[in-house]
Amino acid sequence: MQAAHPATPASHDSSAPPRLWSFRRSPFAGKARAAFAEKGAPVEIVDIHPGKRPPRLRELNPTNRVPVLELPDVAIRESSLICEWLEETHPDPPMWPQDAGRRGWARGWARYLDDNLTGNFFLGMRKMAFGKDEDDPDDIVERLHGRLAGHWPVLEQALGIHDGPWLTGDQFTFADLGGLALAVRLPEWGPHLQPDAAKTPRVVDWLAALRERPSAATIDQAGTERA
Ligand SMILES: N[C@@H](CCC(=O)N[C@@H](CS)C(=O)NCC(=O)O)C(=O)O
Repeated sequence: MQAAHPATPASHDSSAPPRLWSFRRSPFAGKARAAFAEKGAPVEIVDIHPGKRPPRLRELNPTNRVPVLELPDVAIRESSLICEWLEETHPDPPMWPQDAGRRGWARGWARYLDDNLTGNFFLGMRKMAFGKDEDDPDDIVERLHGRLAGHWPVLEQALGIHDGPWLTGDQFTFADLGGLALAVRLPEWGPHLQPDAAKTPRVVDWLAALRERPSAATIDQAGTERA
C-alpha cells in the first residue's frame, strides 16, 4: 500500500498537533478537516494556494494534491487514509460500524460518494474555475454535472436499507462524511443539480441532516496560508 510517503527528516515537531495541508474549497481536504472535527482531534490546518503550490507539498505527496497529513516522521496522503489514521489513533467516537459486514458496506459507500458524487461535482467546478483541459469536450462541465442525476436514485435506495437517518442507520460514519462537502456546497454552487424531494426524499433529508452537523462549518474553513 502506498499510503504514506516519507516526509523529510525533522519536518514537524513531535509535540505539536499533526499538520493538515489543505485548501479551503477542496472537498477532499474538507472531508479530512471535518473528520478531525468529528473526532475532536487537535490539528493544525495550513492552506496552500492552488495556483502556487509550495515545493514542500510535493515532498509530502508526490501527486502535489491536498489533503496530506504531516506527522513527525511520515506524511499520509489521501483523505480516506487520513480518516483511517484518525480512527486508529482516536477511536472515540467510532466512525465505522462495529459489525464487519456493515463496515465493509459503509466503506463501499464512502468510496461511491467520493468517486461518483463528490468527484463529478467538484471536478466540474474546478474546470469552471480554472479552465478545461485541452482534450476535454466543450460540454465537459455539463457532462460531469449531468452524472449526478443518475446517482441520486441509487443513493436513495441505499439510504432506505438501514432506515436512517444515516447510511448505516443510527450511527454517523465516514460514509456519511463523504457527502458533507457536497451537502454544504451544492445549494450555493449548483442549486439546479440538487435532488428532487418528490423523487428522492431520503437523499434530500440526508443532505439537510449533514448540513446540520457542527462539523459542516469546517467545509469552508481556511487555515494559515503557507507559500
Ligand atoms: N483521492 C484524493 C483526491 C485529492 C484531490 O483531488 N485533491 C484536489 C483538491 S480537491 C487537488 O489537490 N487537486 C490538485 C490537482 O488536481 O492538481 C483524496 O481523497 O485525498
